Amino acid sequence: MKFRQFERSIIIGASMVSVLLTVSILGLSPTDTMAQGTNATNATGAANATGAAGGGETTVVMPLGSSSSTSGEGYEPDPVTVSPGAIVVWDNEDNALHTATSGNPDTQTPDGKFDTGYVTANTPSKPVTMPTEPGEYKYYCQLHPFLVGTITVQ
Ligand SMILES: [Cu+2]
Repeated sequence: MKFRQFERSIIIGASMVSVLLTVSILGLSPTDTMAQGTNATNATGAANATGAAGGGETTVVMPLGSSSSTSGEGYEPDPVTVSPGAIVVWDNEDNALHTATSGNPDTQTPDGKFDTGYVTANTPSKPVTMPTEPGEYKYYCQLHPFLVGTITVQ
């Protein structure tokens, strides 16, 4: 009887160890793989200095003064290269409302690929998911159509 209990506790102990091992292996490897994949993709994108550091999230700044057509300020950096389905945040450092709306800047026609909506002054936009299909996506500010940028998905 005593021997049986001892034997059972060894078996329970051993199976708990294997469960813990399995959990730690499953818990670590997908994240590591994803992080490595994202960094590798970003490393190949020439103009994507911000994306590499953030583990997949890229920030584009709407600089102070960019609501003025004569300031020479615009989306920064531009153009930006991201992975398919990447997250981009537009950080509005200006004292005016802005948007980053994909579409045709010349006709000011949104194409529905992505849109920050109105981004309040001195506030970052919500995270915006980029298209999964590779290509060059032009975007502009609906309030200041002279503000034009390009997101390259590759
Ligand atoms: Cu604007």
